[in-house]
Amino acid sequence: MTHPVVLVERPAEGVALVRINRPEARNALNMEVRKLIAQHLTEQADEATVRCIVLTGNDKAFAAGADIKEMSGLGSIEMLQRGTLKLWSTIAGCPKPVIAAVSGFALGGGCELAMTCDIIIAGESARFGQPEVKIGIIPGGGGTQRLTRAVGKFKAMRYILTGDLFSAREAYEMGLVSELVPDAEVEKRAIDMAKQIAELPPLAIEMAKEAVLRGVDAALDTGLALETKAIQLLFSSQDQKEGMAAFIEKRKPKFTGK
Ligand code: DAK
Repeated sequence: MTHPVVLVERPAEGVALVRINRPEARNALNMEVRKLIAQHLTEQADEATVRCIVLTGNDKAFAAGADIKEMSGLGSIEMLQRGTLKLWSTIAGCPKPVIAAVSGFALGGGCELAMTCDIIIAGESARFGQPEVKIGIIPGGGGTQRLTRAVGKFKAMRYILTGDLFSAREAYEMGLVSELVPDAEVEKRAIDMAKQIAELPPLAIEMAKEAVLRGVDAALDTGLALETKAIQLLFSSQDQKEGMAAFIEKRKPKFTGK
């Protein structure tokens, strides 16, 4: 009997949790898993009641990278035709916030997957790395670019060129991990943070995410212009009126997403 390799849960109001579920292969990302992650994230993002998404694995692995057994015999054209970058772009382009809850290994494509998320919460014994050079390839799902942007050239080179793994604490100190927590608390902390975000006005959250992501690769002026347009637009939202009125009236705001 086959088991679903990606699961979707609703651990709290406004929160969807997408779980990679191939424990016997350390959650290695075969094509089925990749497609299902992209499909579930897209579906959850389209769901009006979902305001924030948690992406996670299990205790032993967030994901140990692309499935080496699946791709070992493939040639260039077959790799090209797999279209994996498009799937990862779907995840990176998710309009709603995605929190990676990382326990165990986040290696190769697994580290790259975590880096497509907006926030990374890691357990103290989690291990990160881009070990692709050890098997004759290089990071191919954005690792050379996203790791470098996250931690800077010299740390990125140090790990990409040796393939060495690094601890969650080192990842935290380098700025790759947003929050470091005891292993037992990873999922709970990610869900709690997702709940906190889910209670905030969704239009403001979506525009804040967009401004950060678009601005990060743009010139400062362009990023600032984008931010200004976004905040001006938010002054047409009911949630802006409600949020400010609630502050003045000393009550809890009721956000509707309009
Ligand atoms: N692929 C396939 N199977 C894997 C796997 C992987 N990445 N990682 C682990 N497994 C399987 C093992 O083969 C083993 O299977 P059985 O022998 O039981 O059948 C099972 O999971 C348990 O693994 P271990 O016995 O090794 O478990 P340990 O706890 O001792 O070690 C480990 C865990 C994660 C440290 C170790 O398994 C490991 O080093 N795994 C490989 C890590 C790795 O090299 N990751 C990078 C993969 S390359 C592209 C875009 C992206 C990519 C490629 C192309 N394009 C756009 C074209 C991405 C490439 C990669 O990610």
